Amino acid sequence: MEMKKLIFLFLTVLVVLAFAVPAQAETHHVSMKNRAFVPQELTVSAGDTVTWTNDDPMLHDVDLGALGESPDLRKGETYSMTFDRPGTYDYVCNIHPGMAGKIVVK
Ligand SMILES: [Cu+2]
Repeated sequence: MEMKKLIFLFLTVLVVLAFAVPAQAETHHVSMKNRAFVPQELTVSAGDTVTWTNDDPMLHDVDLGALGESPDLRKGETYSMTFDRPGTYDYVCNIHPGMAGKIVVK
């Protein structure tokens, strides 16, 4: 009987722990292709990271205003940012007028 109680307690603790562990932060990818951010709008969870990759032969950058700005990225180069606070973050490429994107953090 005592052993059964012990096992039950152990299983209960396991279940509680499984729900207590927060969801893993994810990394999302945005491509810079044909002078556009793809996808142009992306929804992520607070704590997630977004990695931009320049898939164009020309230079691009990622300017998130107050949050930060990447250096000029050559083809194949990447820039990453982690979004900790919920909100809507518009960003642009300073090199190409009209090249803009949006990250929505939930
Ligand atoms: Cu650009």
